[in-house]
Amino acid sequence: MLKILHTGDIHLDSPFSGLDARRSEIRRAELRSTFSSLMTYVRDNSIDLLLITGDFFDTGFVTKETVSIVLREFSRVPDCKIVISPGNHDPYTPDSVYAKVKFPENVYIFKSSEQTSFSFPELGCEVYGYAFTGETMRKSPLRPTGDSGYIKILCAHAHLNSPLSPYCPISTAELEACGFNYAALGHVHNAPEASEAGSFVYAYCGCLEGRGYDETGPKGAIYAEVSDDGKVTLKRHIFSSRKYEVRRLNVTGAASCSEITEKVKSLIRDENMDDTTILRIILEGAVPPALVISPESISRGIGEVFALDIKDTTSPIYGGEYLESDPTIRGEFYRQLLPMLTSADERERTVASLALRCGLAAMAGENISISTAN
Ligand SMILES: [Mn+2]
Repeated sequence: MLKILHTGDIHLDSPFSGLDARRSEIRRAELRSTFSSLMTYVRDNSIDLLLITGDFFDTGFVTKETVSIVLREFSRVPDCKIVISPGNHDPYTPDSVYAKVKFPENVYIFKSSEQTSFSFPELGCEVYGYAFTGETMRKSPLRPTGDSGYIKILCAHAHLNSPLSPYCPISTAELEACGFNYAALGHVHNAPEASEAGSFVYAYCGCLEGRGYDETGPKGAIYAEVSDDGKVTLKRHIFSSRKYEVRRLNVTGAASCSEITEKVKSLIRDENMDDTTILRIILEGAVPPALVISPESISRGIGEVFALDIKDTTSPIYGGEYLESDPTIRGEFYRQLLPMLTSADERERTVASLALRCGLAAMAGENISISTAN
C-alpha cells in the first residue's frame, strides 16, 4: 500500500494584504508553521510520497528564511519522495528558486511544460506531471501513459473543465484517457469534493491556510492510500491554524453604532467564534438616515476574533417618513434621492446612501467622515 499526502497552493510568503501590518506578519509566520506541521505529519505517518501540486510559493521571490525552512523540513523526511509541480505563481524559470536552490535528494521537481514522469520502482509507482514555465499555460500537456504495470499518479497544477482558462485547461475525459489511478490537482483554493470517473480518482487539495474572505472555512491537505491493485481511498486532513468566515447581519432599525456593536457581539457569541476566526460581517437592512455607521468604531469594541472587517451595505431609509414630509431642504434632498435609495441597482443604492449620509451630516454642521463599503 502506498501512502500519499497531497498538498499545494501553500503560497509561502504570501503578503496577506487584507490584514493590517501586525496581523499579516503573524499570518505569514503561521503559514510557515502550518507547513512545518504538515511536514511533521509526513514524518509521523511515514508518508511514502508527498505531492505538491503547484503554487508552493506565492511569487518567484522567496525569502531566505522560507527557503531555509523548506530545505530543513524536506531533509527531515529523507525516506519520503517529494514531488513538486511548479504552478502559475511559482513557475519553473532559470531564475526561480527551483532552478537556483539545491534541494535534497528526495525532492523531484518537474522542469518542463511537456508531460514527463518520475519512476519510483521501490514504491511501485510513477508520478507524472509538468511545470508551468510562465504565468500562463494555454494548452494541456497531458498524454496517455502506456502500460508499465506501475501505479500511476498525476501531480499537476491545472484548471479542470474550464476550457478557456489560461491556467492549463484540462478535462476529466482527458484525465481518464491518460490512465492515472489518482490525479492530484492544484489551483482551486476552495476544493470541491474528490470525485471518481471510471477507474480513477481525482481531487483538488485546496489551499493550506485561507488567505482572504474568498477562501473561507478550515483548510488542509489530502491523505490518500493506494492499494497494490490500484484502489484509491482519500481523507481530508485539516492543518489550518485559523479560518476566514463571512456572515451577513441584518441591522434594520438599529439606532446607534453601539446597538450594531451589540448585535455583532451576539453573532460572535452564538457561533462560538474565537481568535481562530478572521471574520467579515456584511451589515444589511434599513437604518435611520441620520445614523452614520463607523466600521472602525464597531470593530474596535470587539476583541474576540483575530480580525474583524465590517462592510456596511445598509440603506438609510428606516423611519424616513419624517424626512418625506419635511418642507425644508433636508426633506427635498431626501425626496430627490429616494428613487435611487430604493433602486434595484446595488451600486446606485450605495452611492445614494453615501450621498444622503454626507448631505444630512453637512446640513447639520457635522464632520463628514464616512467610510465607504468597498
Ligand atoms: Mn494557487
